[in-house]
Amino acid sequence: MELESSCENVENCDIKDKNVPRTPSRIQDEGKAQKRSKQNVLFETEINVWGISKVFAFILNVSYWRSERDLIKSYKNTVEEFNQTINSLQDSYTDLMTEKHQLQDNFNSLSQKKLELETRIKDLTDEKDQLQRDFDSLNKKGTVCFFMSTELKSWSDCRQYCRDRGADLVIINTEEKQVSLFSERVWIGLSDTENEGIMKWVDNSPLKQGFWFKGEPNNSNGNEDCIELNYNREETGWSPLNSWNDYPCSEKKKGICEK
Ligand code: 2F8
Ligand code: CA
Repeated sequence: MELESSCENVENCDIKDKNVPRTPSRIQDEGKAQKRSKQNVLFETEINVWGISKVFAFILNVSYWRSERDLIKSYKNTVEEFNQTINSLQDSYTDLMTEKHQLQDNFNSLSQKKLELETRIKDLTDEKDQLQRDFDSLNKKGTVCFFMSTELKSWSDCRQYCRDRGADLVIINTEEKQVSLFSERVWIGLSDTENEGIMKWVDNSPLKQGFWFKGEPNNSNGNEDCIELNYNREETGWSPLNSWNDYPCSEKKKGICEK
């Protein structure tokens, strides 16, 4: 027992028992002791390895938990950011849909206006084409121009005045023309100079419709062969469609020329 307690390891045994004589039983004991000592060393080494491995395992666990915790935290942040992004996208989508509806309304309104304008353009184009046709038709007939002599002249001198300007005294063959020329007392292109009572226009065409003043033509004093327009005696009911009078051709008046 003393040996066991004093020889916990081989080196100590060697030092303490240096002067003790080495008998066979002692050698045997020392062998046993050395064997036990080696077993103890192995046992302690195993314990140490086991402990160190446990510590390493613990450290590994801790770092694993920490990385897990960081991962979860990071995941939570990512989820939060993702939710914020979704909310933001949802708001943007709602705004865009509202804008889209407004644009659709504007588009519909503009389409309607476009249709109306196209219809209006078509109407105006038709009207323009009709006016162009009327204009061309009038051009074929020739442009009509009226003008009045500036001085008072006899019927013949007035006619000459017109002819000097490429025109002649006016021929009135419609109510519209009669009404439109209604102004002052002037010579027109009608006379019965050649044959009394047979009225002729300056182009030698016969009179078909006259716009005479009441009681005219009367060839007063037997020498009224030229016709004036707008003879006016208010007390006898003068009017635009009843205003012609035969009058002495030598009397001086203005005349209406037609070109
Ligand atoms: O001066 C000629 C003119 O004289 C009269 O009018 C003022 C005659 N009217 C009547 O007799 C009703 C005109 O016929 C005539 O031309
Ligand atoms: Ca007369």
